[in-house]
Amino acid sequence: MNHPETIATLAASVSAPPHVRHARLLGWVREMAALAKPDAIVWCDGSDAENEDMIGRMLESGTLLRLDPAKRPNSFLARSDPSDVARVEDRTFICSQREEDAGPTNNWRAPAEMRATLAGLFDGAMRGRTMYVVPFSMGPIGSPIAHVGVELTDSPYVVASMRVMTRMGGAVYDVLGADGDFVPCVHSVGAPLAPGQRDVAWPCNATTKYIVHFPETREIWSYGSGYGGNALLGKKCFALRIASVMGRDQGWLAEHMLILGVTTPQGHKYHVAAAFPSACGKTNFAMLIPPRAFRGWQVTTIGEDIAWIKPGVDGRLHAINPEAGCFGVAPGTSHESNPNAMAMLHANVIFTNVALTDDGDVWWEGMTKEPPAHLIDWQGRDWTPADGKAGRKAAHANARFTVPMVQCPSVDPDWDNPAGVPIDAFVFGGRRSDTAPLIVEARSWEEGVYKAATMGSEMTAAAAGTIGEVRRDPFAMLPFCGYHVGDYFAHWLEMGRKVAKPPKIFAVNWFRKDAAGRFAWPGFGENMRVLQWIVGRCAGGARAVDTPLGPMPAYGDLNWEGLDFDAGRYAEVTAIRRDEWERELAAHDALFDKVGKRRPEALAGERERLGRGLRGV
Ligand code: SAT
Ligand code: MN
Repeated sequence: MNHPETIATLAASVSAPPHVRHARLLGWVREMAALAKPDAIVWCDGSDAENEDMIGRMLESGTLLRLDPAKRPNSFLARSDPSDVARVEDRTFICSQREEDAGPTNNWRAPAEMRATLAGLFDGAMRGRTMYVVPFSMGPIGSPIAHVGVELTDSPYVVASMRVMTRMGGAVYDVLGADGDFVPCVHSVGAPLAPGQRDVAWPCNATTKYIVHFPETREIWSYGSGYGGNALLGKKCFALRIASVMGRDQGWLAEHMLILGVTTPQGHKYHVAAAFPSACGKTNFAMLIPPRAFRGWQVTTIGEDIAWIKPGVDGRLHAINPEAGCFGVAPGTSHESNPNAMAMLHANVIFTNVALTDDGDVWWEGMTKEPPAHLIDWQGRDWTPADGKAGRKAAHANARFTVPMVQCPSVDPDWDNPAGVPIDAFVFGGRRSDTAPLIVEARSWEEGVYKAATMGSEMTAAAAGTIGEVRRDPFAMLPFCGYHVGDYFAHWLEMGRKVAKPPKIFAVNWFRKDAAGRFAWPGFGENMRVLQWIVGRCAGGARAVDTPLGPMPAYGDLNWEGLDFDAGRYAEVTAIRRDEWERELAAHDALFDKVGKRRPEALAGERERLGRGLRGV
């Protein structure tokens, strides 16, 4: 039971700021406060003063450390609990009314049962803490493509991060007016404080985590984790899982895709949306800097993780980036691999689980060739290069940076355009040491959907699981599709029929390895060679040879100026090997067995055709 004074304070603070006139919002906040029993409620306005207050609280509680203001102005380091470092896919649920509507790739629980579980977990979950009301817009505020959410959270880290990752603040209440639609998102770290109990630096619930979606009522409930994809509910939970359901119902697409612009020396501009699983280089590709030989070419960044794509009146698909910030993987990011990201990180960054240098700056594996002589690792322990040699990483493999999109030097002038950008090509790519060639084009929309549907990728540290194991990750949406994956395939097929000028579809693999186990393709900026061919195919000029998988560039069809990469090595990254493809087709069949009756017929036809084509290999 709450003390009478607490109840009185609560009742007073539930009364929202005067410009919040939305009865359903007010009622819901009141109801959630009665359940979670926070000590206080704060209605966030997104102001600088509020952010400073949030940061101040976190510096005091030890959640954040301030980095050296001369080296990294207004930047902070958070170290999470070691049990709370990645998305928890096995604790993520899609609670549709009927189990078959969640499909074979999602964890399902009956809504009534899950509601009872959540009611128990959230009862008193925010005791001793403040509940923040965080209004946010996914997409430019007021844009016809944008959608609004409100997150209730007991984590100041979430408030500060949502302010970077979304358009967060008081203007959203105005968009909502008295009865606008919003997605209610409830989040608790699941660590109530007893009177007088000292808080820890990273509160979370080490044993109980639930990331729950109710697709029909478009609600999100998250319990027990403070980590990015589990707790910043605008991101994967709303912008992918719930939005994919909205897209199915309303005729659009919510995808795990970066969006980039390519401008040719002649001034023609193309837009590419590309899907890769988590931690497979979306941020690097989105911020690619063309090699010196590509004078006059420019790559610009619209988004690096999520795309909302809607048919336009011009018969084309138009995409926006619903996010306002970048929640990127730190390890491997360097002046060589991604100079734009490094420049972007000069100030105003929240780093999570990177290492701290002795002079108050950050470091992670791959940032420099030689590590500093001494660091504090992501768990707050001393670290020297000897520890690194013994296999102990200074930064967690899924360490992240949270930074505003506008700080990216390659940010596209249209990144914030409420109308979005017209898409010329979709690119799909998994992380595969073998089997999948560097680049291949789909001969039709249906074949492109087949390629995306059957995509495989080796697992990374972005989710708890066995790193390196190949799993099917259709459209890089396996952990993010909020409904039956067979219906999702059908929706994609339908979208291609609906627009007069659907984009071309390509499949890439930057991660093929040679016999010695080294990456066979240089990747990063050199991916420009493939990107040039892709836009050349869209424009109509670039040549290709036919293969059983579809058109591919012959060695001479790519621009090799400035790169020493001979035809032999090219053969290695493009080879189609019979034994590998036999295994691959068996994996496709296993996927479709799992999808079951809701597999669209058109994909069965594509499977047939592919099998026939590969017989000649
Ligand atoms: O889900 S996160 O936003 O934490 C990162 C990812 O898996 O893409
Ligand atoms: Mn992602």
